[in-house]
Amino acid sequence: MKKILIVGANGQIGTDLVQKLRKINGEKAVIASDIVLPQNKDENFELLDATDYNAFEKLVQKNNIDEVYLMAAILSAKAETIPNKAWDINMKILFNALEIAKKGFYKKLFWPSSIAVFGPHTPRINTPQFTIMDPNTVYGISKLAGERWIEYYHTHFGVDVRSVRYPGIISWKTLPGGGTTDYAVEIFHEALKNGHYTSFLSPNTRLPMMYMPDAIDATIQIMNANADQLRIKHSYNIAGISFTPEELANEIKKHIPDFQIDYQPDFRQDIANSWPESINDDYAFKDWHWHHKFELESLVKDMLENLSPKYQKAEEEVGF
Ligand code: AKB
Repeated sequence: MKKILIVGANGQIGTDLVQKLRKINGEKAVIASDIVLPQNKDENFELLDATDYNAFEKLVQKNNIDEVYLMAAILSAKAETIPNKAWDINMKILFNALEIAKKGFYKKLFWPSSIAVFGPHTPRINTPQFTIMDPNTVYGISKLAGERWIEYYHTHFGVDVRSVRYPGIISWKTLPGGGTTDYAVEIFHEALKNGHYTSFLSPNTRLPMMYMPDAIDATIQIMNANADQLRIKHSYNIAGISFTPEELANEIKKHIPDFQIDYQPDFRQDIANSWPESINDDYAFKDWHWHHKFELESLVKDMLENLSPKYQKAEEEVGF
């Protein structure tokens, strides 16, 4: 039985990833770990501060881990408030995972990169895989540095690392925390709870986004691809959909006609302005047949269907 360790299992992507990988591989095959305990009891959970090299290595050895998914990170907006600490944490966790793999204690690593690796001089529309990259956020700098390091560890030490550049991820099971694209999740909760949302990004800010089932599929697909299919040894561009806060609000209004949105852009606007509007993912399509399934309409419908039971009062007013 293949043994898998998810680091950052309580986070937005970690939560969905643990469930999907357990469905595929069995409950006991997937060890969830995080720096804090999960809300629900989990017999296959281990507390782990992944910045602690010895604790990380011990956990990998104790559980005979074959694959690690490193889903812990300080995201873009939060990182701007604690730049040095965010850099230290994001890089330390990655280096620990790479060093443990280099020693041969496990076989394969998934490490997520982000559209934050791009910057103000990157072509913003249909952003290519290879292009100008001048990120100006701590998070983006740490992700671009990370991409260079995973390629280095692959080339020099034979470490098998798989990686994609996630766009903003939208999901209903767990809230994201500290990202610039978080508005696209908050908006659903506020629409159902209060019928109103104040967006911290301006109405026309177009960003690349993806629904969680697509993000999970991309993650598992690249981990299962044959190594010789993967021409890119750093991170693959993956595209989903691109929309603005106004377009998302209009789609939500189709289900909640009274929903209102207003706009108070804050420091996160500058971060969003430095990122692409849409992504070209030809390499991922050619190499491992990546293609997203969810479009804006199906995403909004699914989000509201799954979230509305949580907000009983609003549920009566929502029509699908
Ligand atoms: C963030 O907004 O920081 C993340 C990302 C795009 O990597 N969601």
